[in-house]
Amino acid sequence: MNLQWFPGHMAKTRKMMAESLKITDIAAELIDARLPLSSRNPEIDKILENKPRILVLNKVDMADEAATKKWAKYFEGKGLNVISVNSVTGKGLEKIGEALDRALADKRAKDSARGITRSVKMMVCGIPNVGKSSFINKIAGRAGAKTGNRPGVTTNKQWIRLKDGIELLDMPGVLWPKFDSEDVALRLAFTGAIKDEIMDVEELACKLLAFLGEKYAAAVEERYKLDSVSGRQGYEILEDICRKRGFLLGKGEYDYFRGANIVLNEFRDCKIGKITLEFPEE
Ligand SMILES: Nc1nc2c(ncn2[C@@H]2O[C@H](COP(=O)(O)OP(=O)(O)OP(=O)(O)O)[C@@H](O)[C@H]2O)c(=O)[nH]1
Ligand SMILES: [Mg+2]
Repeated sequence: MNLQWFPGHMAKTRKMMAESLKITDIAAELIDARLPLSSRNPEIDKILENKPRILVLNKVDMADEAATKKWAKYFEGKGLNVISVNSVTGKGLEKIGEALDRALADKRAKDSARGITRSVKMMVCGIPNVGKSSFINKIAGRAGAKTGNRPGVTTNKQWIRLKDGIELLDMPGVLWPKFDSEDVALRLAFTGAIKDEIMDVEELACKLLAFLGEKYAAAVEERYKLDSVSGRQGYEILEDICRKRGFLLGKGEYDYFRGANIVLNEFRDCKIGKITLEFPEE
């Protein structure tokens, strides 16, 4: 797949991040619990340098619980300050105070030695659609930042002030110019981090079904009332789904496009199940 996922506005966001970092105390790096490595910007260490950081595993309600626990341990093992949250319900967000305390201990000690009290400025960053604006709104307790179930909703930076001297900076989502592998690109596309308009949705749905058939066969069989999907090709599973749902164009011809869109939407709405796309032991 030859994709144009790094348009000019992403390069602009990268610049905006670098500039905003100068005036922020801490960064919250949001990653998607379903694909923690693929949703992590490989350039992030270079971008954030030694800025204090909290790593937020978001959308935990959509991921395999056991896998999320392993991922949290994996990142903690790398010395990162991790919290696992659902930014829609706020579950897990109660841990943010402690995470801030851990990350800002040095800055606060320095400030208090100099007798200053300052507000804390936190930049929230991550790939498109990972839940940055939702995370900010949930912490703020109001819908100050616009959210939406597609990538590219936030188009500019926006500060949201909280009562207790904390300011949160919302940013547009950003990807990076070159993905490590096709698997990374596919996982990002499955979850809706890359605009569908630039994807071949039928190919995407077939690749997703092939993965699900291998790792989550029971969930697919249950959702689409199919007999056995394991070991089958993605397009065969898509055909079965079209047949079951009656997605036909004419005599014996399947409406693959409709089937593919349904599969992708149902996956993104978590209707197939809580699914993790990559595992730390791999
Ligand atoms: N189930 C679930 N959905 C979430 C969670 N966090 C965000 N969402 C949903 O994910 C979608 C994207 O959320 P946004 O907050 O707009 O994401 P964003 O990172 O700000 O996206 P851009 O501004 O486009 O980069 C919305 O439909 C949210 O409701 C979560 O923890 N769990
Ligand atoms: Mg946003």
